[in-house]
Amino acid sequence: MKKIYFAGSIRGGRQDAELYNKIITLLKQNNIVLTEHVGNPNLSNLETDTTMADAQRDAAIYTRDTEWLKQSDLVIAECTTTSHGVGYELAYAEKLNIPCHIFYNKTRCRLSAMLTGNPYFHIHPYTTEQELLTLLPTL
Ligand code: 6K6
Repeated sequence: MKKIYFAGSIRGGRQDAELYNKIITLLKQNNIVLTEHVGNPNLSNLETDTTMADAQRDAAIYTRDTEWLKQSDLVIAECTTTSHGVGYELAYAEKLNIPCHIFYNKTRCRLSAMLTGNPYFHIHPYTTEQELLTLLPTL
């Protein structure tokens, strides 16, 4: 089973959280998804942990996520909602030579030229959710 790092917006905005959840559920049928929390509509645990100072919590998130990235065989990013964190993760994965597939709804956003202009990334524009969910198992 492949280890997949799924990347999706958290502080960039949670309007697509339900879609992330569907993607993760589908990927989990045949793979290990290291970042299941990205699809969690309630953003519990670390993001709302009031026992930790912000800086300490964010350092813990960064350390854990970069460790997961180093272990992953494949990165799948849903980039319709713009996110600094997802952009950072994609650049980090590129430096580690991990294959990256980027999905975005072309009727809702225009992807950054820093992604579309980089031939390293496999970019998949889609128009309907069904189109995206059908493409996933082919990766
Ligand atoms: C707990 C449950 C949901 O979120 C949390 C705590 N916060 C984070 N936990 C794990 N990964 C995070 C968290 N915040 C950002 N990330 C990583 O950056 C994820 O892997 C996402 O792909 C990406 C989102 O970045 P922003 O800039 O949209 O937050």
